[in-house]
Amino acid sequence: MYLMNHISLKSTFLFLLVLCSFSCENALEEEIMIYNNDFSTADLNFIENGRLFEFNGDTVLGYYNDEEVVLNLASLPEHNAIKVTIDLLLHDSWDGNPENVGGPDFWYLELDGQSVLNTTFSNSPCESTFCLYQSYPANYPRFNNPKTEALSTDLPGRCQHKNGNGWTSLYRITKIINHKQNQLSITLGDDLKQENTPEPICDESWSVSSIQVSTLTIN
Ligand SMILES: [Ca+2]
Ligand SMILES: [Ca+2]
Repeated sequence: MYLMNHISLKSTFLFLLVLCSFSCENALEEEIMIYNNDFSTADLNFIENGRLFEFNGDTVLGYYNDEEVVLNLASLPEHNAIKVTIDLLLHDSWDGNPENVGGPDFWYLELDGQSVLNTTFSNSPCESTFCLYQSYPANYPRFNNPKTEALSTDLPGRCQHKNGNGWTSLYRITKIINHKQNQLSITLGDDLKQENTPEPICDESWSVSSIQVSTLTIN
């Protein structure tokens, strides 16, 4: 029982259009939403290492530090690509790219064990003379300002900076990946470096407020 989502179909078409710029001959024939979870019903079916907590009045998946969480989906309809959209919350003092006692701070996304995104995030201040750059929206290593492309940058921290706004950033990450098999696994994980703190999980962590997965048929 699959539900076509026409709003999503339109947004995927626009996304593809942007991806292929001027000379795209691909056409999106079908998009079927197969998984849509904002965790408001506490549904952790199909999720390995799933747990929930309240962040800023919202039930979210997490929190995690030095961990992986895996979503396994089976009995997929026929398709040749997958669209994954993740609303990712990065809490407290992520350092981005620097190679020192505090970084780099990696976060990654894999589909069936293959890397889709392997990047760093920074919640750190950025002044003209001192800036802890992040790689996102590119893969590591690239130099982008902290919070580049964040959907929201003024949320409170979760632990170390729970009394300060601007210490959780929210990103909506959308990826379209070639895929044909009738099952898939999506892995989210981190590799944080925190030799500068006695309490790592309070210093840096992440959680997920929404995951959506669609199968696509692109011709
Ligand atoms: Ca830090
Ligand atoms: Ca760090």
